[in-house]
Amino acid sequence: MSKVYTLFCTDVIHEGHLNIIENAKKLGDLTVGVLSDDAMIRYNRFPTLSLQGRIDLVKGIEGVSEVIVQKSVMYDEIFETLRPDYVVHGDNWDDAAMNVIKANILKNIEKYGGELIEIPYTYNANVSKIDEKMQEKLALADFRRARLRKVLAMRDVVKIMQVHSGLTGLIVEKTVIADEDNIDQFDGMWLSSLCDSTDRGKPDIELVDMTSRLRTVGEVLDVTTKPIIIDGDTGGLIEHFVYNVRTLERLGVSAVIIEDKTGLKKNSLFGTEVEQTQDTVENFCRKISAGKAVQRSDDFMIIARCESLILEKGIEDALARCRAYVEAGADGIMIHSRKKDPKEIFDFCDEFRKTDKTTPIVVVPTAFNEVTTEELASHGINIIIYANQLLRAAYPAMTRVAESILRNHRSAEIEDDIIPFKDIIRIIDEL
Ligand code: SPV
Ligand code: MG
Repeated sequence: MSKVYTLFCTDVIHEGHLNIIENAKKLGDLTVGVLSDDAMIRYNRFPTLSLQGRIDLVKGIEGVSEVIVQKSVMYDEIFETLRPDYVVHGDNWDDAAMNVIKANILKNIEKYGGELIEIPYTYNANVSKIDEKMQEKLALADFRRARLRKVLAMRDVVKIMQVHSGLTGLIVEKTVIADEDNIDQFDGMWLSSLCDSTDRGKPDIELVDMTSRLRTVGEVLDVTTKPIIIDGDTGGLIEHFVYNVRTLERLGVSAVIIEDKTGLKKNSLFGTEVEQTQDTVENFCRKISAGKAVQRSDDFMIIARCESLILEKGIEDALARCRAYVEAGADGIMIHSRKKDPKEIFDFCDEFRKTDKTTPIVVVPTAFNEVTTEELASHGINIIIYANQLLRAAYPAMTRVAESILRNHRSAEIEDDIIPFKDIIRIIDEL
């Protein structure tokens, strides 16, 4: 009997899937693959059902002989191990990621034999409605808040990108790269104090206070579903911090990172060029514990950011502080450095991991920008925040445009560098 294979990466079975099964089972013995969590979040939507839940969903369908887990969106392992005679797939090859997958299936067919059977994709109001329901669930506060912890459990390393507005939120939400053998996207968003302040023409000194920052949070929440980590600066007074924890948690923000500085906070990238005061371990621990004590869900994370390396106090000081912060209840630690050479970060992480294997470590590789995700992960780092690159990209681009128009008395010369006006009106979907 012929071996037939089809892959599902869905949380709901609708008539389109049943149509695929109906057609596939006619060709022979049908194995259905369920895409793993890790592969699903790289390529598609975040799963609202656990892997086991998705397996059970498919197992119940008549005509399915076997259900297996497909670990990657690419089919190489499936062809190597299963050698299907037929791969059945919907004909919805309508974006770059889908085209990369199709090319991968055809490459494997050329190597191992077999045939790709394309089934017309079911487009109707019912299917669209299910799609919208899923999207709605992803955007709800409870689901979104919990998503950072979920993604931490699913991926070796979580990649977070800076946002400072609804538009930058949409860029991080929707950007997917699809090269040969690699489909990927960001796991969440960083609401940077530097970028939120700079975008408003203000210095990064906690002048843009939490009430104003919440406006940006609201704009981003409104148009995205990915988890948000907010830069909480110093967290302010303990008496104020507890209220902000409650608010952030209720809105669906996943984590706040607060740094162990006090008084007039300046941006860390100034290092010791400006006066900055580190908080006492005792006071900062009190702040962490107070925040943990008021939060209502188990999902919200308070991450403690240590500035010892920024203030050139050495690794031993950083280690002692971070261990104390974890003891006080921090759900993660962030270790920051402004050195180009990542050695002090690596030394810190290697040492920290000797006694603490589980507390998530966060880094912001703005200065040590040549280090790859994989290399950071190999030192036990779990969350990487690309903290300011979208804003830094926008500034020179906008300045160039302003200069060009002044110089040329018209905008024609800069047109090729900017998005055509016929496209800008279409980048935002209407309801
Ligand atoms: C921010 O993005 O605001 C940060 C990271 O706090 S840094 O600018 O490197 O201090
Ligand atoms: Mg900041």
